[in-house]
Amino acid sequence: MSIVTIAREGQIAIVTVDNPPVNALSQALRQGLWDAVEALDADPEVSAVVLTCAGRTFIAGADVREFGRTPEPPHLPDLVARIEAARAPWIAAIHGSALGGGLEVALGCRFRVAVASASLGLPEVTLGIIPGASGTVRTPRLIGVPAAVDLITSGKPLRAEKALTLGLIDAVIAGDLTAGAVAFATAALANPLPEPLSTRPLPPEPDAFWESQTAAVTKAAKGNHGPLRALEAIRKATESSFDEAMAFERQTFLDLRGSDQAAALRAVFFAERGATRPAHLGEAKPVAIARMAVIGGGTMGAGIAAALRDAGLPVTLIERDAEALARGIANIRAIFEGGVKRGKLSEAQFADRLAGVTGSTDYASLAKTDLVIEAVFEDIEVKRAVFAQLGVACRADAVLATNTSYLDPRALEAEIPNPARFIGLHFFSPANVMKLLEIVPTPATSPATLATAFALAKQLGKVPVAAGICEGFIGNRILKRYRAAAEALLRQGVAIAEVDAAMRGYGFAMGPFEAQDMGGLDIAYLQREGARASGQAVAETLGDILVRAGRKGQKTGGGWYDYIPGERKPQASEEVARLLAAEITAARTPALSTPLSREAIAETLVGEMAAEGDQILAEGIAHQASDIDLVEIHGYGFPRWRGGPMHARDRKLGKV
Ligand code: T1G
Ligand code: NAD
Repeated sequence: MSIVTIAREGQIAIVTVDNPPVNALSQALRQGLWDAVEALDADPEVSAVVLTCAGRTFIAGADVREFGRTPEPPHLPDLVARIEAARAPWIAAIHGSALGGGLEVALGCRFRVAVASASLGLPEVTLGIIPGASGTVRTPRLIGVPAAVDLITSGKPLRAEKALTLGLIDAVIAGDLTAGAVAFATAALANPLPEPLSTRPLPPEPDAFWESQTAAVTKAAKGNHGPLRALEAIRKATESSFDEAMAFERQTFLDLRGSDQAAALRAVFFAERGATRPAHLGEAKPVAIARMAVIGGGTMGAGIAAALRDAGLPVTLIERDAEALARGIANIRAIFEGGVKRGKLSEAQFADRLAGVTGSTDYASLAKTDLVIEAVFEDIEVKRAVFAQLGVACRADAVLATNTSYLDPRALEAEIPNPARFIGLHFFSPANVMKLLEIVPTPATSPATLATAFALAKQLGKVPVAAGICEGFIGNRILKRYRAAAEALLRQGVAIAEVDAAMRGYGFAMGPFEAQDMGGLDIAYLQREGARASGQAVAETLGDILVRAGRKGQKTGGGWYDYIPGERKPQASEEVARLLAAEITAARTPALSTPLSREAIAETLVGEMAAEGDQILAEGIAHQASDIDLVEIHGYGFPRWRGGPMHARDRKLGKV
């Protein structure tokens, strides 16, 4: 069957695109639409054309899989121009998402209508490129320069109502979309048609406008080049002819398409899409989850409960006594209060979030629960006792999960009947914000339990990555190597602040030492001490020296840096220099003869992460390199536009 079909309703033609899964603009679709314009132009009976899409969405954009290849005609900018120049006006009828090239096709239409649930956007900058088919040139002509700058440089889609307010669409359709669009077209034909966008004027903006926008966009982009290049293209559109601006946009688009950033962001795009339903899940079906419980309402438990409520799941919180329960509920409430303060939650949503949380100190209240997530103290005996109680209180088929960071989950499943329903679900702090979820099956975990964990991740909007059992799973194991490598640089004479500046320059929000000061040095220290106490040989770290001197990070007034009370800005610390002097001068590794550049520091540390990643892959702890990249990007602040440590290293080596 053809992917573009034409039907008639009186004088109105209805063009339907059917190119699953998301109606992406493959060469075949571009050609099909081109042929449809030609055919309808040749039919004098047709007075308007409604463009609709079958399936879950309007055209979701260019076909990202074609990006690595030489573009084949008809090119998208030409198609958009051809639609705009059609004899009878086209009306885009939008449901689902009109993104990138999909929105650009709609901009070639004389009108745009959408259902209320539709979203519209130009997400190209999130793929390291800019709109390549007139997005930067037609959009400002339709909605004005400031709104176009926001839409294009943020890459964030808008909902239909907002799009209507801005003038990006002409109507929101209630009821059947095609029928509504046909009625709209019929009414529109009674009036003079609006000018096509390419012929509308676009007055220039003052220099001061572009200066302030450049500053704001640079700050928000955090090293991603796309937004700034898009801003240049929009400016060009205001200062030159339509055709010149189109040529400039196209050139910028083609330049960026082959860039390292675009390759990285594309790789992450496909890694994320592949993550929710990986091949290793096989055919196993998830079990239905309606009632959830969280054990422990501390930092993690409260965050996990909030994440579950955000996804609409009812939660029972279990704590060890009434006082701890009250604290746990207060922790959850504080998270939602933060949401209200930042304007993310309405009062009604706030009330609904809290109403879905039930607190208890009695495990008997879990008799009907489908899935339980344990987040109590990181202490094997405390956790064992919790699972022994869960084993008695819960149904034999309820899924039981642990959020442990470092403990071996196999030690916990031994406490419950039917360990096939047991699994590790490792959330990251703050659990209602961070997108990563490490899913840690044991050899006993059933395929259905694993599938359930992935389905839950999807429901929560998390990026799931399966991890095998080892100390720290994927993420914390790489973190340990990263920190050790950063300390090794100090021993070679590199300054603490220099390492942090290098990693910030690479694109992290914080360097490794600032990050430790913020999170506290004591957690990793206690974990090392625990391992030492159990007879393992754990090398002494520089961090150990600081913790023993009482420097546990910002919360104790200092860690790797000093802090002025009430401020978060790190200050170089004389005490730290003194404490570490012996270690650094008696360096086990030879000091550097020439200072390392910041680029070299970052490359060294990223190389160490990738080397640990190689080891993790070799041991079968991760299924694929892209999973490791997702862990670093979504759990540890690795800059997305670098693609993760594995991609960045492989790109440098010319392998990807
Ligand atoms: N190209 C190719 N495949 C795509 C695709 C695309 N644009 N978008 C999605 N897919 C595949 C995806 O890999 C998955 O495949 C399946 O479709 C379902 O996706 C010239 C330069 C539309 C909101 O960035 O945001 O236009 O895994 O699981 O949750 O200016 O897909 O099933 O094999 O995400 O219902 C701009 C990206 C391109 C849109 C649907 N467009 N897509 O979400 O499904 S640049 C985008 C999405 C551009 C022009 C330029 C979402 C969605 P598989 P899914 P979903
Ligand atoms: P926390 O100390 O903030 O909270 C633990 C909570 O568990 C407390 O509220 C405590 O009252 C409760 N608790 C203790 N024993 C209990 C019992 N028998 N029954 C019910 N509740 C009990 O600790 P946290 O930081 O939230 O960590 C919890 C777990 O999450 C640990 O296993 C930790 O390793 C893991 N984790 C922590 C982080 C993090 O960044 N903090 C990240 C990922 C995973």
